[in-house]
Amino acid sequence: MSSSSTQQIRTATISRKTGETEIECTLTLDHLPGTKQVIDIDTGVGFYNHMLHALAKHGKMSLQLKCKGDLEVDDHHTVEDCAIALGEAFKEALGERKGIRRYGTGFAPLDEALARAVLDISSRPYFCGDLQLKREKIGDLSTEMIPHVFHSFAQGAGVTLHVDVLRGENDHHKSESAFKALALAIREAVQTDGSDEVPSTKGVLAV
Ligand SMILES: [Mn+2]
Repeated sequence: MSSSSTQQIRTATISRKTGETEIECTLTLDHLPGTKQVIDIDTGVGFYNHMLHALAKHGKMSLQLKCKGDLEVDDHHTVEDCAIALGEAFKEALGERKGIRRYGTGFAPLDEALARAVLDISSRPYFCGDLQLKREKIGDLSTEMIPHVFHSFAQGAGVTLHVDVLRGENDHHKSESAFKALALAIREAVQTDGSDEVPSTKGVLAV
């Protein structure tokens, strides 16, 4: 399937069930010409759905994500486990990572807010960044969970990720610009040049 005449569609489905959450996540990185993105997200947390929708849309990905979580406790397990599942699907969809750009950078403004995301598909899971969020919650999502989403995604995906909000006033805008910046970074990093080269001096990126 990796010949230049046949485009390989990178996709993966992760099913994840614990005592706290039950998740089904299908992520697709590539689309054949003429086919549309499919985005269908129901985490049970409205603002989180909105952020993941923006991530998929601007990352040119298809994402179907359903979660039944213990929202009667709070949003923590649901938000964290969805981010881990999304990261695991991203990692599996990438496969051997042949010919990928590996590094990606995204800057996304939303009115007064501006965020930067820098991604290395490295197999070195790490997140750091400062989102400058001030409110306790945005809708029904705890703002402390938003950096935790990036952390959990980085762990699940095995990527190094830096996301910073460079300026902004409105927490909805700051958060949304951060997810959109990550989307743009992903779009760049997963691009392939059709070669069989794995872009690492170690000769291997998938672990
Ligand atoms: Mn919005």
